[in-house]
Amino acid sequence: MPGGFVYTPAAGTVLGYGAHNLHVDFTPTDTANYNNANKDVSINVLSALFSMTKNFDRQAKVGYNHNYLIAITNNGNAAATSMTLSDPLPSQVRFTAVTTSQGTCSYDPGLHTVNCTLGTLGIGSTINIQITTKALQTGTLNNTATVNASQWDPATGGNTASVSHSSIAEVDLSVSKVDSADPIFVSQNTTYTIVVKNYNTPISATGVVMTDNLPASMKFVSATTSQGSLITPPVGSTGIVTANIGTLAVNGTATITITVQASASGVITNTASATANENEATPANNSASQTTTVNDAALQKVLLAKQVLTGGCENTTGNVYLTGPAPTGGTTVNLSTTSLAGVTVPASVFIPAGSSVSPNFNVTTSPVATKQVGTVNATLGSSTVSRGLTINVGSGTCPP
Ligand SMILES: [Ca+2]
Ligand SMILES: [Ca+2]
Repeated sequence: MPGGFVYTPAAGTVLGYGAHNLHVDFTPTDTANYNNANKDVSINVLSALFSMTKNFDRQAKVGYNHNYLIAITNNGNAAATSMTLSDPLPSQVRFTAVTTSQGTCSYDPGLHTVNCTLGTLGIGSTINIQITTKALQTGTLNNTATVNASQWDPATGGNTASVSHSSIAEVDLSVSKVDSADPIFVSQNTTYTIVVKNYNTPISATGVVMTDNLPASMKFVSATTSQGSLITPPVGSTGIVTANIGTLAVNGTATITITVQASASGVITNTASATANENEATPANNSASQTTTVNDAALQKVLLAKQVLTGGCENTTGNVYLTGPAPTGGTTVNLSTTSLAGVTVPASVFIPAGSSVSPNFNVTTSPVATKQVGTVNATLGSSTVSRGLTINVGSGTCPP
């Protein structure tokens, strides 16, 4: 019978996942003798409907493993059979391992891709896959996994999951510092020995630089480095010592020595620190300090060659001792006597720089009427040291 059909939805419509009503109206050409007709049909389109998530579990760092975590859940109304997964890995990583909660996974080195045969995934069930990779380079890591199954409906999507994250290079430099000698006196040298280590890292550290800003009272004398080059202040001045160390291999060390001369007393702190081109995992150990006790040379004692003299007959000599070497410019120590009539000493004695003992000074006597018992004194600042001296009565000439 001639007539027209009208379909709802329209003929040729691809039905998506779930329940649908199909309706058709028939209109005959000869409406005088025939009636219109219509019909409804309900159908349920079955499909596996995936929800996929993909994440990474930690910052990607060159030389370290990180994990990609993939979860596939079937939210559809039909089990998915013959499921497969394909995950081409980012070019900057090396495959380490893969595990799956069902089925099997393997790595194809030629395609740098993880492939999985996962079997059947029931309605509402989930498969978890963990892919472990090691970053070899810095950069942006883009990774997309794709799953397929016999019942997958392309119209519903949901069969891919992507993640994009960055890979960084990270090292852990450490710095240690010792000094020798300690304590020292003003004008003496101490040598700092600084060790920079590429510590506890899987990759070389590059562009390593050590800097040491010398204390104001520590004058530069000399420096050495086991590798690279040095930039130093002029000898006798202060400033920054820089060691351009370059590359330190894993657990590699560079040793720098810096010799300085103390120009003032005190407890002097000096700090060295190091940096590299790479990110630093533990900044706290990138610097190290060392304190050095610098003492002023103090009066120690005054000694006399003889401590009993006959007045006008005998003379002697004395020496002043310091606890350490006299500083740059030397030290002048004042001399005097107490209760010693007829005894003469110089007003002072000069101790040259670097020496801790004065040259001999003369103690001369003249005749005395009564026995003299007193001291020869040496004074530096507020400090005085003394040595006893007795002058016996003499005629002014020595007995034969
Ligand atoms: Ca560090
Ligand atoms: Ca020290």
